[in-house]
Amino acid sequence: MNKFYITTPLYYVNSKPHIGHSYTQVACDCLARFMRQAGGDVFFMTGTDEHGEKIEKAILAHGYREGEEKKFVDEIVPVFKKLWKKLAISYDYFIRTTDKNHISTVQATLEKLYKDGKIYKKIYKGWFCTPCETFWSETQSPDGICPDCKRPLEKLDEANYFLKISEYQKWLIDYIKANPDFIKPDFRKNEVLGFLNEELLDLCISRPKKRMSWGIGIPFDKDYVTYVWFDALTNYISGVGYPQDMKRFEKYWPADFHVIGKDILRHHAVYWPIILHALDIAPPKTIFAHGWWVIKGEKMSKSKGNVVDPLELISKYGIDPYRYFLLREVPFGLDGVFSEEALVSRYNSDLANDLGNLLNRTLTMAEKYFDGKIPSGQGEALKIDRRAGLNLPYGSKSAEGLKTKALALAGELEKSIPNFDFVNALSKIWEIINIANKSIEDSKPWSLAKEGKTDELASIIYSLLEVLRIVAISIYPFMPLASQNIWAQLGMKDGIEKTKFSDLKTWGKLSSGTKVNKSAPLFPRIEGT
Ligand code: ME8
Repeated sequence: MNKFYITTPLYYVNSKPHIGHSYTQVACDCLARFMRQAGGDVFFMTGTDEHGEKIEKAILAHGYREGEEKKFVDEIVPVFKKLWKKLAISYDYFIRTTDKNHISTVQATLEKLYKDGKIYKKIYKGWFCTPCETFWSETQSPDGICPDCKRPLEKLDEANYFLKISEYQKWLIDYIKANPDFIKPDFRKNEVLGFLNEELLDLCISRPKKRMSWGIGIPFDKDYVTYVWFDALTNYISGVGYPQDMKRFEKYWPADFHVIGKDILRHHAVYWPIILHALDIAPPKTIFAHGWWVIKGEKMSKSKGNVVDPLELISKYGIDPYRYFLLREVPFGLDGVFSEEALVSRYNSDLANDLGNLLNRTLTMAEKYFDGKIPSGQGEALKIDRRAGLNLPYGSKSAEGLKTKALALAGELEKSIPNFDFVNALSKIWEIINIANKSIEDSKPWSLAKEGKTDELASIIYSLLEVLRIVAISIYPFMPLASQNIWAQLGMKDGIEKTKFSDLKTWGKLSSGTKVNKSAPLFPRIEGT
């Protein structure tokens, strides 16, 4: 069984999660579910980033005192977990940077790097961005403004520990060039190479406790804690056992995907591979940076106070429509403008009209004409084809049958989903839904029933039910609850998660005689918004 290790960033616990965080979660969940369906040995990890200045500030702002940090973070972490549960995020492990194991990994890696002479102490005089916790050189910021967040920088004059990352600049450039899948999408790779055109400064990996004490202690100097990014990045190896359980580590590492937002690309594509290389550990296979959800032209973010609460949207529209919208509306990798109107419009057209109607009409006909049982018609998609003239709606000259089209879907999904092309995957699924809907209109099963053409009618209804089976399996990674709902309405007793991706490749798996189980409309239309 192929191992598949996928990670999300560890979210800061300085406030509640918003759409942006849920976006990364839903995307990783979709891929993890898809890989499990395909038989992969998936390890999907997410978690929380709990140390550092940002968190310390939030702690104090919430009325907690120094020393009560853990109490604060312990209260926030369940808020994240609750939302992920609500959104059906099927992570295998939730890591916290305050976990004992993680702390010991961070300390062991620092110890190793220090012993190997890769960490040194010096007095740093220069710019520092407090909100980003990042050092900048005079060349990088001639105007004293943070190149990342555009806020004014502070002058710092302080002794700290530094990791010799400048030594690895050339290695990293060569590595990125030689490994085209390392940073995705391609335009992000070019951004990183652009950044590496400038001289790389050694990375400060400590903070003096007298300035900021909420962090993991540096093992070789009791007056310092670890820089929060060194601490947080290390989660990707501590979470799979490094160095305590090397057997497990060797099974899962290198990670197949680190999925992140474009805001933290430099940390992942520059600092992280160098830290790993300095430790003699291979880099992750792919770092995929997605775009931002923006609202009124600005990035949705906690600090800007323009965030949309996922819980509110879920309670209004449901979990699956929310997941569907995030993955269908905007190509993964690009920025997307969030609006509730767009969500409602997608819901009504794709979910209520297309999918909801297909399910409802097909099951109604199965009830009406076949006593609620799946009619016989295995292997028979031809009649529906002939009658419906399926070439018409999609401009294709050759008449492609429902069966041929449905069976070609697996190949499309195999190409798109592992490349994060959710938009293409979903549009291919919807093509089939639309052909099926069109075929009902064209073949007019109600006239066949009147004319007494029972065989042809059975063949049509069976084919439509088969399409619904294939749709249920293929939407599972995107909308696991709706998928299960359709599955149960088709009369299936086992959970949808028991199905395999290969079930998409065979036509005629539904057994005739099975009683369908039509229930309330899956996606009732949203009126008047
Ligand atoms: O950066 N649009 O945590 P964070 C899309 N702790 N995605 C967004 C987004 C938006 N408007 N806003 C946030 C950190 N995200 C560090 C990470 S990893 C070792 C440490 C998502 O809470 C996106 O995935 O600020 C982004 O990278 C992440 O949230 C940043 O979360």
